[in-house]
Amino acid sequence: MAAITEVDYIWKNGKLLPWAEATTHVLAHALHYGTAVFEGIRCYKTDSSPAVFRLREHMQRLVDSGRMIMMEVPYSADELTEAALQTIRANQLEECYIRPLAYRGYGAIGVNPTAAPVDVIIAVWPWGDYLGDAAIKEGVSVAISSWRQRSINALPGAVKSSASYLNSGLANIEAVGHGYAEAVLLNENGMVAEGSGENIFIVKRGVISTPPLSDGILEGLTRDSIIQIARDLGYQVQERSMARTELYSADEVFFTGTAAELTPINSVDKRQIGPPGPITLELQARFFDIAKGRVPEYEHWLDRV
Ligand code: PPE
Repeated sequence: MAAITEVDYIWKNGKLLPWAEATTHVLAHALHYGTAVFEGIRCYKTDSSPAVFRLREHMQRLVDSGRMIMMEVPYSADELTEAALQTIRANQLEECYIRPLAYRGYGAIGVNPTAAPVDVIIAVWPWGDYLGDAAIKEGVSVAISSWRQRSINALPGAVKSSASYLNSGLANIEAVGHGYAEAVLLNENGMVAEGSGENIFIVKRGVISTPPLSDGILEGLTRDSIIQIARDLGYQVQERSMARTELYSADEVFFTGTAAELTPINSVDKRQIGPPGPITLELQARFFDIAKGRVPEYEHWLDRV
C-alpha cells in the first residue's frame, strides 16, 4: 500500500544491523509456509519526547500470537519493548511505524515448522496516512468483500500471523480494483468481521457498536482504546454481532487500527453514510490527543522514547 522509507538500522535477534544487511535466506521457513507473526505499532511526536502507543501490549500480543501457533518467541514482551525503543533512538525518529516480526527462519523445510529456528526483527520507518491523504478528514468508501474472513477454526483472526494476510490481501485487491478504498469482510456465518487491516465500528442513535472477538477478528489495540475512550466520554458501547445491513443504515461508520488510526467511512457498497459524523470526529480528536501525549489521564498508554 505504501513504499518503504529506508532508515539506518533494523534490530535483528538482539543486534542493530545496517538497514541493507537485515536480510534472510530464501529458504527461510516463513517465506514458504507463512509461519510468522507480526505487529504494527505507532510512535507519535509530542510536545516533549516521542511516545509509542501501547507498546508493551503490542509486544505481548506478538508473544501471544506466537504461543497460539506453537512458536515460542525467544524474547519477552519487556525485552521487545526495550528493543523497539532502542531501535527508534538509533534511527533518531520522532514519529514512525514499528514493525516487529517473529518468523521461522532457515534450517528446516516441510510443513511442520518446529525444527526451524525463530528469528525476530524490529523495523521502524516513517509511515503517514494508511488509506490516503484525505482519508482521515473526509473518510473512505468501502465494499463488502466477496471473500470471507478466514474461519476461526482455520486461520484464527486472533492470531496476527503473516499467513492470515493472504486473505486480507485478496479482499483488498478486489475492493481497490473496483474503485473502493478498502474491503470489509464478513465471517463464515455472514456477520460483519473487520476490514483487511482494521476493526470496524458503527454508531446508531448515539450507541456505538463493534463486532465481538468471538466473531473471529483481531483484538485490535486501537479498538480496545476507542471502546475505553468512548465509555470514558459517557457513550454506551456494545460488542455484538452485526449484519451487513447495519452498516448500510448506520448513522456513522469508522475503522480503527494502528496504521489506519481512526478513519471515517463515508459509504458502504455505495450506500451513502455521509461526511464524518459528530461522534466519529469527537473520538478521533480525543484519540489523537491521547496518542500525542496531551491527555495526562492516559499517559499510562504511552512509552516515551
Ligand atoms: N484487524 C486487522 C485485520 C488488522 O490487520 C489490524 C491492524 C487491526 C484489525 C487493528 O489492530 P490494532 O492495530 O491493534 O488496532 N493492522 C496492522 C497492519 C496493517 C498493514 O497493512 O500492515 C496495523 O494497523 O498496523
